[in-house]
Formats: sequence, structure tokens, C-alpha cells
Amino acid sequence: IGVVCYPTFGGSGVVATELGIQMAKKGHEVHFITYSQPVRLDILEPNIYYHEVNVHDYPLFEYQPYELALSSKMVDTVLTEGIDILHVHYAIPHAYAAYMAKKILLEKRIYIPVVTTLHGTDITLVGKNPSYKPAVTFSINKSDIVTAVSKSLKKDILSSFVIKKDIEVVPNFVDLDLYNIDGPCIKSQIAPNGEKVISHISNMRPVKRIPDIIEIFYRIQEKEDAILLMIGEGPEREKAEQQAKDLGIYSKVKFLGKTSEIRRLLCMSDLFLLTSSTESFGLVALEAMAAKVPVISSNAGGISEVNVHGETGFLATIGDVETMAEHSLTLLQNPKLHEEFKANAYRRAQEFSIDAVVPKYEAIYERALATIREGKENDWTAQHL
Ligand code: GMT
Repeated sequence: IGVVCYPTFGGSGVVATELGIQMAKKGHEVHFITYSQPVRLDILEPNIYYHEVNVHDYPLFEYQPYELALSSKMVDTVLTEGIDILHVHYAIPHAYAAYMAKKILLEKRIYIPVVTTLHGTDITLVGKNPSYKPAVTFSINKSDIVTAVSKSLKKDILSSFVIKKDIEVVPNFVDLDLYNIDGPCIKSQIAPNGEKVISHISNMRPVKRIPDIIEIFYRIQEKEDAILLMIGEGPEREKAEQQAKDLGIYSKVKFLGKTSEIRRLLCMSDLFLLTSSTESFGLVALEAMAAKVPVISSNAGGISEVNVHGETGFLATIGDVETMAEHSLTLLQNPKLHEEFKANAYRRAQEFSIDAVVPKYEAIYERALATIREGKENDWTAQHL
């Protein structure tokens, strides 16, 4: 299996990496084709391989042709490693580059099926932009199998693009064992006076509505001793720090940047905040729930397919910080209800376990490969060459 993804901390890269790791554990050979090593990938694990895409700087180019380098690397890896299937995560430019690789390989009479998984902003923000839309539409339609991470994202795809392919919804998943920390979560270093711990994790882009997080926390800390953990790095961080200073709550807001301590920080959190204006799924909310942390969120996109209102947390209209603060206090000031929501959150996360979701991708790979076994590729070749 050749896997193409963004290797950074973003949700699509995390899902792609975890899926590859699970496939490798099941005995498949998994080859990651990316511009740097995916952050969660251990290349020393059995069945895992990493192929770096090199883009050579040439002074004539104002923009280096990454898609070309990626397509070439895909072709090269398919030929040298005997890859049977390509799974590309995030349409731009991966689905397009995969189509080019497929065409190049066809010239050599090699048919390689492409599975494209659409994750979010490749559709809802970037993909819709007229500069990319024709190429995104084309490459989705040319993929052999297309999946989306939520029903909401599928709806967005069908309403924004002319899509002739069936789109299968395969939700994201979480490795529950990762968040099952042995022993108690020691909070005292972060909250020495027994304060409640509220957390937020993101790459702090405008779409996450970071000012809302600070506003909600401001209202919470007026009524309840609390601290806010702001985890991650991004363009909105500096503004948020200033906002916290202006509101006089800077000492209670800890900006932790990128950290590898996510599991321990979630373990000590009482609530998780997610206020996005657009969110196709909200993997980070699922990770919080796997750590038994109730989620206070907006109702953007597919969040409601993960966080269940009144059960695993609460949802409110995008931007309604007043209601989100009230919901937070309802849980923080009612220990029995809070315990109930923690248990519900974990139970809900179990529905998105590895065992529940990964076999769906394996079945998709089998189906894509079956087109070759059944000789359908000859029809396909005739149509496309
Ligand atoms: O940053 C990324 O890797 C992708 C990112 C995005 O903005 O498209 O995240 C998306 O994919 C995640 C994994 O499927 C989802 O959990 C996120 O909800 C989704 N982000 C948005 O829709 C904003």
C-alpha cells in the first residue's frame, strides 16, 4: 500500500499515519510517500517504509513543482517496491498527483488503483477556491474509490462539486489504548490549587475561532477556579496571547505550543473546547473523548457526528460563546453529571475504535484491487489510455 499524506500534525496526516500503522500490523507492506517523515511514524516498525519526496530548488521557478516530484516518486516507488494500491489523503495536490502517476504507469501497462480520502479543508475551504476547483473536481472523479470522513463532508462535496463517483463515508478512528493512561493523572504541576483544567488543541488557524476559546474561558474563570491549556501552534496564537493579557487572565492561560505530551495533558483535563467555524469531523474531539474528557463545541460540519449533545458534551451555534460558557459551567459545577459525561464520552469513542473502522478501509482496498483480479482493468485501460 502506498500512502500519500501531509506529514505534519494536521488531522489528515494523523489519520493516514495511524491507518498505515494498523495496516502494517495486519501484515500489509505500507510505504509512506511524503516530503518528510510523518510525525507519528516509527519507521523501524515491521512492514513500514518511508520514501521522501525531494523537490529540487531551481532559481528559474518562483514556485517549485511539488506535484511533479510527488507523481514521479509515486511512479518510482510503485515500480521499485511493487506497490498494488495508492491511498492518498487530502485532495490537494495528492489526488491530482496520483492521477498523473496512474497515467504514467499505464504507459508501462501497469494499472494502479487510487483511493482518495477527503478530509476537510481540501473541500470546504481550499478546494472550493476557483484556482483549484476544476483540478480538484477532476481528480476526485478520476479516483477509483473516494471516501469522506463524515456525512457532513460528503454533503459539502456533493453540493460544491460536480461529482460522478459514489462517495463512501468512513469516519476517523482513535487508538483507545493510547489514551488509556495507567494510574492517576497528576494535575498538581499544571493546577497546583486544584483548579479545573480546560484544554484546547489545534493548529490555531482562523477556522478554529481561537478568540472564542479565550472568551469562553474568561466567562468560566469568573465563576470557577480554572486554567486553560492552549496546545498547538499557529497564526492565531499571538493574537490570543494578547487577548488573554487584555482580559487580565494571562496567568491562567498556558500556551504550551507543539508538545508530545498530548495524552498526559488530556488525561488531566476536565473539559475540551472546540469552537471551529468549519470542521469536517473533529478528530481532536474524538481523541479528547477517548481520554474521557467531555467536549464543549460548536455545531460546525461533522462535529455533531462525534460529540453528542447532552451526552458526551454540549454543542452550540458557531460563535455563541455565552452558551458554550454556560454549558461548561453546567458540567464543572455538577460533579455527578460531569462523571456521567466522562463515561459517555469514552463509550462514544469506543464506537470509533480501530476495530470498528480500520476493516472498512481494508475492505475498500480489497474492492479496488478486485477490479484488477476480475480483469476489469482491461476495460479501464481501454477507456483511459
Ligand atoms: O490539517 C489537516 O491535516 C487537515 C485538516 C483540514 O483542515 O482539512 O483537518 C481535517 O481533517 C481531519 C481528519 O480527517 C478532521 O478531523 C478535521 O475535522 C478536518 N478539519 C477541518 O475540517 C477544518
